[in-house]
Order: sequence, then structure tokens, then C-alpha cells
Amino acid sequence: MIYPKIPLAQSIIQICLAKGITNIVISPGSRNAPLTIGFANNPDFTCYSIADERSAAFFGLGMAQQLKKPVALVCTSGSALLNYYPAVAEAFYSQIPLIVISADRPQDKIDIGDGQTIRQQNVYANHILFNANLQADASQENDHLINEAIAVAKIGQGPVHINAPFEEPLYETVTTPTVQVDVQYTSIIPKTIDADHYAYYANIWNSAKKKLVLVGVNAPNTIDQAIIDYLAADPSVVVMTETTSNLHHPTFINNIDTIITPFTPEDFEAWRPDVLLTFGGMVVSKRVKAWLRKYRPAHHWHIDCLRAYDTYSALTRHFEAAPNEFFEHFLPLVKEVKSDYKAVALELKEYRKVKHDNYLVNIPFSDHKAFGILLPELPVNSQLQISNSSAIRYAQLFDIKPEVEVFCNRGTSGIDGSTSTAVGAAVASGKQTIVLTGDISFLYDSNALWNNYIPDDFKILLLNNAGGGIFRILPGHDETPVFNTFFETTHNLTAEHLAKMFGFGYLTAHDETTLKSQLTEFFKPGSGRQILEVFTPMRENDKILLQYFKELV
Ligand SMILES: Cc1ncc(C[n+]2csc(CCOP(=O)(O)OP(=O)(O)O)c2C)c(N)n1
Repeated sequence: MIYPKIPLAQSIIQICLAKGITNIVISPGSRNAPLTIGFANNPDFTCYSIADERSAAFFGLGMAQQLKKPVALVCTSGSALLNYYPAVAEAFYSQIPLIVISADRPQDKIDIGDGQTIRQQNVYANHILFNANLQADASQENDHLINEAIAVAKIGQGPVHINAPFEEPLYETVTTPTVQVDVQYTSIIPKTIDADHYAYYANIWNSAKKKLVLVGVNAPNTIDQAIIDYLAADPSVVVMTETTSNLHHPTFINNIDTIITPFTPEDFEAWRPDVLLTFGGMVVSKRVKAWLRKYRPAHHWHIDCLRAYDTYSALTRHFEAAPNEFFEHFLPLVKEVKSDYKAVALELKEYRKVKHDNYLVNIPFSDHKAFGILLPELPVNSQLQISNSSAIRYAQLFDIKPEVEVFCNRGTSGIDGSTSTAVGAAVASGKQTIVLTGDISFLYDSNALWNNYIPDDFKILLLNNAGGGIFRILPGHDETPVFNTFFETTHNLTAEHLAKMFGFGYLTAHDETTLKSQLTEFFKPGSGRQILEVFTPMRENDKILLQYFKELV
């Protein structure tokens, strides 16, 4: 076996292995050579080589999102690790474990005029769970920091940074490790549930006639069926789910914006919950946030092992538990409450559905129409990775098969890494993965395709409306050169040449008929990696969407 000669690099590699950190995404460089040599020559690790650190970090994030365990990123010194920052921030807000290992120069070589040298220690200070600023010599203190970084990433479900200074020579190797590492194992002590406390909250629940359960980003197949059944049955409970919640039941409202956008102030008041119970991560719907912030519930309880945001300025209780664990203790204490809250919601859901379906049939080809056509065609048991901007917002308006798992980088809502994340997720999950993206997001992250690990059945549905269509929908849109140039960033680009360069099949659609036929071709088993670029009319899309909300009444 080959090991780097530098003892500190040996320590990092051995502790990673001992702690089960075996997926390593490496970007090229010299300063990180000791780590690259050590990881890549050890068959216990699976190493991925990705040149663009921004893309590499999102790729690692996508893997960790699926594996639910840390993935390590390894890069050289200088600006390399700054390019990890978007994914580090996403991991921080989406609670995804990532271990950044950056190679550095020893401290006395910083700020003396050496090349590719920046101040690396604590560089992610505001968005990191732990900084292990190592010293150049292997030591117990260093080992302790490495151990702790990995433990924090696992327990805290987020990014950590290990900064490792290496002195030249960097490429020398040995055949057996020369250092003994100190591996420490941290066990998670589960928080004990206080049963009396639950009784207090169950009393409030049992006397409330309007309980709203709102579910944000949530991994597929994580909520017990008994919980879903209870929430679906109690007449005083309305469940609203985000597309990214991966939670399904015919009685759940999975198209929040379709339901509440046309609301009058009286409707908002009538729907104001007495108790708001939330779980899962970020909520996409701006409208639900605006509603609940203005018409605040008397009680807002959030269930999460680690964090609770006071999104509606109404948070009264953070239950530090996983949802299943919470409900396991809570459900035996609850009683069904007589109420028409759910019945009214379901009646409106039915009503809106008729309006929604009618509207879709009658509109011309557009973003809205295209979503209505393509979402039902997603293959069962596939995984949908949606980019930010209007793609994730349109997706909220339509039904998506329960057998399709849905993900989106909503931690920071960036447009900078959706495709790279999807590639990482596809590699880690082994599921057929479909990216659903706008043109600006796709072009921004086109280096995602500069990747040797993209599975053969990876598909990209690219909605090209010649710019950032979202800005047309937002208030403040005005058809001026400033709007077109600086907001919408209008362009005439297509993915045709990128597809060719990166070995993807390339299909296009400009209307309903071609979209339908191209989708058949696109999803044909064995048709390989494909981009289907759907061209929609930039100047019509926003009008069609805004009219949709009017026609729902
Ligand atoms: C890294 C980053 N930069 C800027 C933004 C602001 N932003 C949000 S949406 C958007 C345009 C997206 O356009 P596109 O992907 O074409 O989607 P469309 O709105 O047309 O559906 C921009 C620039 C962001 N979210 N993330």
C-alpha cells in the first residue's frame, strides 16, 4: 500500500477510514498531493476526481444528501476552498454532513508573498459547525481535532472544515504508515422525552379545532404510516406539504399556492390555525409564510432533532426529536376533535382542481403548460432534482407521483449547483435522476457535466425561456432595457453545443405536440444521457402564470 510520507496526511486518512468516511471528492492541486496520493491509492476509499471545486462540492453535497452520511471534499490551497463556499452554505442550512479538507501552507508562509496562499483558517466562519485548524506536525491534539470535526459533522448534520498545513516535499510516499492515530468514538446520547410535557401540549392540541401541519423539505420514506393515517383522519387537522416534503396522502394539500393565493383577508382569517405544527426543512411557498406571519397561530411547535427556526414569529415550542419519535409519544395522548377544518379544506382542494385542470387545457404553450405536460411523465421510482427559481415554484402547483422522490437545494436557494448536486445524488442513490431546471441555472452550473461519473440514465429537462423568467413574475417587473439586461439577463444561448461537448443526446421541443413526442424518446429505456431543451415564450409565461391564480376563484 502507498501512504503519503507526511505524518499529518497519514493521520487524516487513517481517522477518516476508521470513522467510515470513505467517499472522497478530490479536486486537483499540488498542496493537497499528500492527501490525494493517500486516498486514491487506498482501495478502502471511493475517490472522485472533479476539477471545478464549486461543482465538486455540490457533487459531494448531492452524495451526502442521499447517503445521509458525511462525504469528504479535498482541495488545494488558495482560492480553491473558497469555491466550496456555496455548497458549504447549502449544507449548513439544509443540514447535510460535509467534511471539507483543505491543504494549506504552514502558518509562517501565509501573507509573505507566496503564491496560491490565502488566510484559510476559519474561512467559512459563519456557516460551519466546526473548524479544525491543524498544525503541520502530527500530534494527539491534531488527531483530537480531526476526530471532533467528523463527529460534529455526523451529530450536527452539517459542514465542518479541516485545514491541514503541509510543507514540501509533498509527493514522497512510504509503504506503511509511520504514525499511530488516536481514533475517538463519540456516541450520540438520545435526548429523553419528557412525557409530562407531552401531556401539556396534547391538552392544547385536543382543545384546538384548527390544527395546521406544514411540512417542508423531508427525505422520502421517513414518516411512519401510522402518523400519516392519523393526520389524514382527524377532521381538525389540515396537512399542507411542500413538493420537497416527499409526503403523500390524498387528503394532504400538496399545492399550497394554488389553494391560498386567491384568498381574501376573510379566508386567511378563517383558515388561521390555532396550532401550527411544522417539521422538515425549508418551506418554499412565500405565500404561506406571508399568511402565517400576518395571521399568526397562537401556538407554533416545530419538531426537529437539532434546529427550530421562528419562521412565522410565533414559535412557542421546539420539540427536539425526530418526527416519528415525537408522534410515537404524542399520538397516544391525542383525541379526535370535531371540526369542519379539514372538510372545508378538502372541498376547496376539489374546487381548485377543477379550475386548475380547465385552465391547463386551454392555455397556449408556455412554462406553465410544459410543467403540466412533463411532470406526469416522470418515470416511477425516479428521482427529481429541481433547480431553484421558477422551476421549484411551478412544481408546487402540480401533482407529482408519490413514487418520484423530489429534492431541491432550498438551504440557500442558490442557482449555482443544482445540476452538480443532482449528479452526486444520482451516483450515490443509483436511482434514475432527472434534473428539472431553468436556463440560467443550467448555464451557471454547466460544469456539472464536466464529470466522469454521470450515470447513463441521467436526464436533464431544461426549460429555456431565454433568461431568468422568475423576475418577470415578481412585483417590480417593467419591460425596460435595465430589466432585460440586469434582472432577466436575456440571452439566445442553447444547450446544443454543451450537450455535444459532454456527450449528451440533445432533443428540443417548441410546442405541445413535439414536447409529448420528445418526452417518449427522452425517457425511452436505454436512450442514454439526454438533455431535452424546451423553449417557451419569454413574454407570455408570466402573464399565463399570473392569470392562473385569477382563474382559480
Ligand atoms: C447563486 C445565485 N445567484 C443569483 C440568484 C438570484 N436568482 C434567483 S432566480 C435567478 C434566475 C434563474 O433563471 P432560470 O434558471 O433561467 O429560471 P427561470 O426563472 O427562468 O425559470 C437568479 C439569478 C440565486 N438564487 N443564486
